[in-house]
Amino acid sequence: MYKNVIVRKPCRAMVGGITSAPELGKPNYDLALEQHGAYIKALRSCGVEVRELPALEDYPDSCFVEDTCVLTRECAIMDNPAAPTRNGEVALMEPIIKEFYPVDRIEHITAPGTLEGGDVMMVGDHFYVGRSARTNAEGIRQFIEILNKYGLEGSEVPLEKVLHLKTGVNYIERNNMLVSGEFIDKPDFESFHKLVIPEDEAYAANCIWMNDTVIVPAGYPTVLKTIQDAGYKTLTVDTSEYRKIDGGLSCLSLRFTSLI
Ligand code: CIR
Repeated sequence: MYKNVIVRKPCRAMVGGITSAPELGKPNYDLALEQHGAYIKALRSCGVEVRELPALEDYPDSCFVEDTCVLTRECAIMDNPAAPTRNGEVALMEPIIKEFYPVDRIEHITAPGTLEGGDVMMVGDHFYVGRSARTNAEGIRQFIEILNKYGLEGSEVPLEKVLHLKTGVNYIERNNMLVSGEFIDKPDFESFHKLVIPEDEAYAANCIWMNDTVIVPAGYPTVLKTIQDAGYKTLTVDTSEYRKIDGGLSCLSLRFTSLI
């Protein structure tokens, strides 16, 4: 169960956030704000305390707080994002993390290692890490070394197509894994019960488990039904404006339990 969530209000500059899908158009800022509000409301209804950070106009993608650090039950690991326009977000997040983790349990990924939290998927005490355009071999090596120091484990998953690992695969507890595209047949996830996401709803592979409710992006009926049929309570939140800049539900929050 998670007790805490951190989110950051999207800034106006988000309309110029990094995107691989310019054909979807630019986000509508007012609608993005409204969707962010609904997201926070959904999280709160799952029984967590939500800390809302102010918008950072200098960092267009800063609402995607998930990429700045990885928060585990033992330690916090500050990331080193490869995207140059995003790297400075980490230093601005660290003082906040210090309110939730003792300083001697805050670790760092450092150059030449790069790592973004969207590439990290937690399954109990094991962390799968996507090797992507944003997360490199040295970043993964450092990350696993830190995990091991705290009695946790990690393994690398090479990515071929998606931006981040969790763009295409997400664990929703109870041994259930949402898998799409390149992840459907990956040997890494063989031992899980796979809920296969159809190609035309691939974006909805990025759902979040929040204390036994699964939050699903609005507009993906097959995925919603698959998750409900697996026995979960669900909530839907529209993330259409974040999708335009490659963001999904998980990217918009850090979900954890404070150690302080
Ligand atoms: C980026 O390219 O960094 C942002 N436009 C999207 C980040 C999505 N974050 C995530 O998957 N964790």
